[in-house]
Amino acid sequence: MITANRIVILFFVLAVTTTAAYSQTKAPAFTIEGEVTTPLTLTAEALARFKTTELRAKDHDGTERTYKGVNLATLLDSAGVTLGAKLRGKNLRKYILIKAADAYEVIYSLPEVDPEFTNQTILLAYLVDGKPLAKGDGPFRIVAPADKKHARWIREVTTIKIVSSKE
Ligand SMILES: Nc1nc2c(c(=O)[nH]1)N[C@H]1C(S)=C(S)[C@@H](COP(=O)(O)O)O[C@H]1N2
Ligand SMILES: [Mo]
Repeated sequence: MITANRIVILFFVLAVTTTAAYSQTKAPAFTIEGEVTTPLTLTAEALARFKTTELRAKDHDGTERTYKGVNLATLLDSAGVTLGAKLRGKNLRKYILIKAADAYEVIYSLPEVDPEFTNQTILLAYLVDGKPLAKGDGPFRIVAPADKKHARWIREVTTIKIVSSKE
């Protein structure tokens, strides 16, 4: 027998499950694509499961902050980008094109991130001083402390694409 109580419970279950499904599809993510063996779509939750790195760096306004994220090299490695022993010959023509929600774009070269080439860390950050990045800055931002200018600290990262130069 369908009682009023059962209908109330049914609606409640429906509301909870659709809300859960909705919030799952709504979790902001960025993609790693292009010349990769394993394209990835990553949320902040997924990022936190990688080996994370914290570093202190000066903001554009000169304030020192603690950024937490994942080394870009670690992410590219898990997508199967040609780093390490494979970063030679024609693979040196590949570059990292990073795109943002506001259509801003920057590039890095593979040797700029590969730990066999460089000691610098280029971080895909998702926390600043322990908190998620502010709207307009995040949820994902590149932090590149070795750059003297902040122009490549690209905010609101949506896509990291490995491109091979055809020139
Ligand atoms: N998505 C996006 N990221 C961006 C920019 C931009 O226009 N769009 N400007 C860059 C430039 S030129 C600078 S100087 C810094 C400024 O950092 P701030 O926003 O933390 O002050 O962001 C960089 N990242
Ligand atoms: Mo800038």
